Amino acid sequence: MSLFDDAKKVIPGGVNSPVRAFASVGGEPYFVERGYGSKVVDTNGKEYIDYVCSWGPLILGHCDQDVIRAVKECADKGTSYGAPTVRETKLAELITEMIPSIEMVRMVNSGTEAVMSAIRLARGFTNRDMIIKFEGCYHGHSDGLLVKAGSGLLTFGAPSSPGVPVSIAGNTLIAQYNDISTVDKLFLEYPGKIACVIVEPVAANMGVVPPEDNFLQKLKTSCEREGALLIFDEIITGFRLSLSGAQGYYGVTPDITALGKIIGGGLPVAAYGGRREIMKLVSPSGSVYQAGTLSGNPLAMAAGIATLEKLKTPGFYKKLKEKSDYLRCGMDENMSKLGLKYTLNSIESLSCLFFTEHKVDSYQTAISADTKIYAKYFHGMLERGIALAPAQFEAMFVSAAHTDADLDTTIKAHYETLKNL
Ligand code: KE4
Repeated sequence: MSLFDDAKKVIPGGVNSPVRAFASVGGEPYFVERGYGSKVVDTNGKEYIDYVCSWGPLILGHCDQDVIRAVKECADKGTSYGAPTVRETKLAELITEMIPSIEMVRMVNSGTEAVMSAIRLARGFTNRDMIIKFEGCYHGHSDGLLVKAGSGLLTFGAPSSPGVPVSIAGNTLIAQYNDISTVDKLFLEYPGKIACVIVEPVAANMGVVPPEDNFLQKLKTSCEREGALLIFDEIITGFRLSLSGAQGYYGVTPDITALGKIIGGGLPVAAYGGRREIMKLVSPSGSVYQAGTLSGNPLAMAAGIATLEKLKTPGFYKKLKEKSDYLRCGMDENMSKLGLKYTLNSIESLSCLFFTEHKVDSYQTAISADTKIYAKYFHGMLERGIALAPAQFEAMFVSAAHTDADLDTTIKAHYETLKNL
């Protein structure tokens, strides 16, 4: 009996989140015993250079000592109080200082909850019901967003999920990422009915697809023209692309931002925020209801504060970009040496190797990638001690803890794996 067999007896699919089950790459998932720096160690003692990084939160790497110390200090005083604490104010102040479009912010416990609440707020603010999302973008598993979602749903080829009533999914309109005409067409079809457009400013759940041709600014212009709110789901890009996320990187300001992952430093924290005029509608200051027993949990706040404080270190993002560029160049060089033309999309410390020769700038081109070759690549790299996302339509994350030696080992493993595909 394997650990996975034991888990499957008592947990659906043996995992607490579907993509971890290796369904799209085959084989059994490794169980992690511990992590440190750029590494994870499985229960057999095998060590991997980790590019999953808990799906984004661990921009500092595993077991960052400042984060651990902060959590331990906090834990010595208790785990949760159900009453306000100064740490919640401190993390909120850090976020509002680092992302100017966010004047007020509400903490929640997962990205799903952040996006679900942001959409309710947009509907409450505009008094409209319909929303626009993009095919292949993933915003968590709340009912209205499990419509042509990305991430694990893409891999499973299940464009939406059973259990989502048509009456709810029917309020979700689908546009194509990087194609503003599909958005404007929907605004024409449903004038005055669309509360918001929600977008991953860099799509990272169909693999990594950056915005092109001023797409984000065009989205903002269309939303302003139509009286709809623009929501940036920065749960991956927030504090990943820059100290002020994708909105700072591209210079486009949304009305509401959803955050997660990095702001919790690996503990369950997410948040949604925006300008005061909108956020004051959130209960108890306003009538848009949202609540959470463990929202603003002190341990999670401590981890988030310690993480964001370190990101403010001068040169942090410059160094992270140097590491990521070094890795990308090494991988590109390998492919030209081997005469391979796979598409490597990369932006700052986010990347994705698509097993297609098409330029990948949309959902349709992303899904032209060959998931069977990806599965072989994934296992070839795993055997060589490199842990990647166990699915083609995810991102590869570089952390501050990845050393030059790690990157060289990865480039070598990448060459050997592609050569033997
Ligand atoms: P959570 O509810 O999983 O905390 O966040 C949902 C979410 C929202 N928005 C974006 C842009 C996201 O990427 C996510 C979650 N990301 C996936 C990986 N692509 C988490 C991994 C998983 O599902 O296990």
